[in-house]
Amino acid sequence: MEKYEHKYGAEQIQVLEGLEAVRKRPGMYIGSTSVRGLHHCVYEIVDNGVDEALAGYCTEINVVIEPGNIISVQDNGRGIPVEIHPKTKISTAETVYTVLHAGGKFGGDSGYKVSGGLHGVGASVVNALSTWTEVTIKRDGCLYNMKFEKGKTVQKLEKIGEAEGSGTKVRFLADDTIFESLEYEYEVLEKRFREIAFLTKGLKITIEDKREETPKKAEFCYEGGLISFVEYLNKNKEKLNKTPIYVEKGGEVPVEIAIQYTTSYSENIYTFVNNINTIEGGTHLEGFKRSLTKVFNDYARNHNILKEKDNNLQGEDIREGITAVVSVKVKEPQFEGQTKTKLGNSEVTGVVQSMVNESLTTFLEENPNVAKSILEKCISASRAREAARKARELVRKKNSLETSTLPGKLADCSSKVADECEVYIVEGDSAGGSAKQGRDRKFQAILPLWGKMLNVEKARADKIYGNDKLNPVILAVGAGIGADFDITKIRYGKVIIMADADVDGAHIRTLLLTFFFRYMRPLIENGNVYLAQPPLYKLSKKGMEDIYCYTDEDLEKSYKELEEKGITRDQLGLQRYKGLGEMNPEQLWDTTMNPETRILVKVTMEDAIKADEIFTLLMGDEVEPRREFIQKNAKYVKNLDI
Ligand code: 2B7
Repeated sequence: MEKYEHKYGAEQIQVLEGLEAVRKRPGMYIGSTSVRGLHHCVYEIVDNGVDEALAGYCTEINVVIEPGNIISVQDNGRGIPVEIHPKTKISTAETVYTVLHAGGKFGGDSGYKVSGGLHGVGASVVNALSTWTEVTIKRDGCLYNMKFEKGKTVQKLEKIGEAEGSGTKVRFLADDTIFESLEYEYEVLEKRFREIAFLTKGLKITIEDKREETPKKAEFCYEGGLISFVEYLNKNKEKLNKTPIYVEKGGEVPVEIAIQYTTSYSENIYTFVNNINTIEGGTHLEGFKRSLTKVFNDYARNHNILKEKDNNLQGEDIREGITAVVSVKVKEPQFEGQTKTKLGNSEVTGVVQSMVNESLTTFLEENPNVAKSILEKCISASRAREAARKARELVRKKNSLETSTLPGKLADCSSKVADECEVYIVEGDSAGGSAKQGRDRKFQAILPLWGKMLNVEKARADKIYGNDKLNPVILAVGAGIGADFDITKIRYGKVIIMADADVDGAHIRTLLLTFFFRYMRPLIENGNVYLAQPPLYKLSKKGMEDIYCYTDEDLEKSYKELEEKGITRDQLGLQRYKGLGEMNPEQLWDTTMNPETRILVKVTMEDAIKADEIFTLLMGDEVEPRREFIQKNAKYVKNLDI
């Protein structure tokens, strides 16, 4: 690289220092260097195309994963400007890709940056973290390109021919000395691009994976925007209002909301700020909820659906069965919370609230039938809540009469310091037995569960309290459920689900996760729920310590490593564990329970949302999608079930 260095003036040296900083501490710019960070790079580049679409100049973005994990992104926008930038004295295009500039407003009147990401510095960050980058621009009838290596210019922008139309194309190979892996996950990218397409009405996004012999591809374009989004989320559910309610308002803080009620009991509100999913909610969600509660109560009073003697409906009654997407655009978003996905800007609450107050009131007045059917459901939810309260009091009374409030099956630990304690929820009696014998009883408690669980999808809180499978879980965790859930009361810092790696295990995992997601959500948000990872295989040989393998890849890796030591496959004994029950207490401790050696996977909100989706599909009323899902996933199920 030395030979370029003499060209640099003071400004350019600063540029290099900037990009060096990115390479030194990549996590600061893209979150992490795991696959998550890797995917983030793709989003940063795509976001620039989305901004061009939001500015009204781009209608299509094409993403390709090329063989060798090269990413190619192309748009049909105006093309990044090519003229010399007055500040940097190099082309604007090169500036965009090499200057770590905050606020990114290189392109003149491109308006403010509204889509997510790093505010226009994304391109230079991705460039800095790539082995090479190539940018091709079509603009004013000409074709230009430029090339970079590890963020440094190796070919300045030059005209290479004529061109029709306009647009930008970027190809890059992420740097394998920076990222843990370069293996993009097609499904992850596909999901995000579908989401972006829903959030950007009319924008067409295609994705193609050309790494395998049979390429995968998908195309997303939704003229309905958020309406299509909500319809997509509810596709397997029975609807109360046929077409989603849609409200929209421009201005300083543009807001867009779509709502559709279903006959289910769950509440699914997805919120976005500048196209970023705010999983932890925040001020926009707060404003939306407040308004929803007020508008429906006011309507019910004014139309005598709630009588004078009746109490107001509570927020949770009004949100039962709701599916909604709230999307706001904020110029300087403040992100807070554990995962920086909670909107903090206080001014947004009022904006959303007054906008929804106005437009939802009008909507209900104009659609009395929809209003009536939603309110009927709210009222029955409020009755169920009342019944649940009574059931709960009954349980409490009953419990206070008994000597212990802990479930009989629970083998509790001796420590009472929640932070250091963990409870294993174990499927099946025999596995439960081994776990009880194998555990460290000082801090590990065991709660065996067996048989099929209650179908949470079809049950309301009043049924859940009386349920003999779920009640032990509620009592063991010790913090109540639903609106009463109090995270400060949890009896264990870690709640660990330990189930077999087969279909039944997957079923129980999905069920428990769905239950936690719907009734003890803070437990997941706070990072208290884990999945134990029992091994799938054991390799053994006389005189050698047993080797446990947790995945098929693990097994292959171990075989290879042993081969290098001169041990061939046929010299090794291979045991495949069909279930936890096959392991003796000592093995279970060594492989799955010993904090020094075990693998625990923390359940994220995304995992829980996925479980909830799968659950809805498997348990919901609609038969056809369930059949489809099982067929589509049959191959995975078979793998698990050998
Ligand atoms: C802040 C930077 C990143 N930019 C422009 C104009 C168009 C444009 C871009 C882009 C991803 C991969 C193919 C503005 C904005 C730079 O300034 S970036 N299109 N597409 C893109 O990166 N796609 C622009 C004003 C007038 N003419 C062009």
